[in-house]
Amino acid sequence: MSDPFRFSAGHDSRPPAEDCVYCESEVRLANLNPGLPPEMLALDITPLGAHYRLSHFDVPLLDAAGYRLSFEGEFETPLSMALDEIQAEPRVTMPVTMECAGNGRAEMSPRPRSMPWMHEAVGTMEWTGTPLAPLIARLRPANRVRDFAFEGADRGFDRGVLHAFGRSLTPDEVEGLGVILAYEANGQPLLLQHGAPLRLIVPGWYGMASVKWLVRITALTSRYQGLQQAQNYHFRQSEEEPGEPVTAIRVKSLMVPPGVPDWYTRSRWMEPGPVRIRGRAWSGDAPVERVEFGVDDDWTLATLDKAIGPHAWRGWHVDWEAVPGHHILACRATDSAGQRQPITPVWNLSGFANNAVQRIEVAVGEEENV
Ligand SMILES: Nc1nc2c(c(=O)[nH]1)N[C@H]1C(S)=C(S)[C@@H](COP(=O)(O)O)O[C@H]1N2
Ligand SMILES: [Mo]
Repeated sequence: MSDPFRFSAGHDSRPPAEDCVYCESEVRLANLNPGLPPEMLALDITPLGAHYRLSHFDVPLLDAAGYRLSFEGEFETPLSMALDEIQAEPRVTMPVTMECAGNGRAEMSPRPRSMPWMHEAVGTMEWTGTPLAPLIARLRPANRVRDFAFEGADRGFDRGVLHAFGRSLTPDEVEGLGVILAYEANGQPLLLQHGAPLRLIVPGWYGMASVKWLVRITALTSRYQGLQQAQNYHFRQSEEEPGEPVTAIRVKSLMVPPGVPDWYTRSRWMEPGPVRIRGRAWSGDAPVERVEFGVDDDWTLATLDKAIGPHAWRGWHVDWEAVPGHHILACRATDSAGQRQPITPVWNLSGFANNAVQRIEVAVGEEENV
């Protein structure tokens, strides 16, 4: 069998490594933070261990037995809670799609120095925990509280600053977004790398808001100034701009890569004939309303599968008659707020929130003819 990818690559399927220069720090980050295997996009719920991970620093090995979450600052009665006390609070379970704000940034050229995600930093697990808003209300924060800071047990440097990973939400955001303190994913205690024993889940927002290894909630009378809140995670076109904070997940869709891959290049090959193409679509702002599937820029409407929850992605499928040749497959989602994926990326300095349509090149051919 000859090489089906020779047309597209212009040479064999093991191009010289010198053609793709990555620096050592990016390879380290990529090894530290694995992505969702794209074939798992076929599943509504991402299995434990297959969900992507993004940790800035080292995983703190917190012991559930000795764990405490402290409430500090402008609460009427500051206190701390043990894990079993939090677990005794009202319990909710919901599927939530989480996506890293940096997902898709590796398409940027030249690429920013950060985690080089292609499109695999997304997943949906069923998170179990307790709603945060009623718990906070019971602790009676002062009327003048403007922000709640959420800090993890992990620490490290960024931009020369030593800090705990921390983010904040206003009282309205805590209430309106349906934030939970989560201690289980897919019916199991949180895995260490996903924030055990307790993390924040902020439905609808990019992943940075969902603080892992949560150990402290501080009620503040002014906005939290932590680096990850005030400096990082902003849309900027230049370093000097204050920028706009990254918040809700933009409408996006991905497909399960059809056919089989080439080991080294990940190029795809499939046989001609009828094939069901499947994928997922999501938006943090509004329900997904429509997904289009494109073959060589010829678009048709995909069928949406049953919705699994207001904060989770939605499956879609389309039947395609694959004809021999090289094709570019694409998918494009629109949400009920009228937001639609752009055809080409709209870049900001850090490559955040790239929701441009995904394209997958596939070689279709009879095995004997390719
Ligand atoms: N404490 C802490 N929380 C964190 C992070 C972190 O590095 N430390 N990374 C954030 C980012 S950027 C993302 S995308 C999500 C990823 O969650 P996961 O690793 O469980 O998929 O966690 C967020 N919460
Ligand atoms: Mo992220």
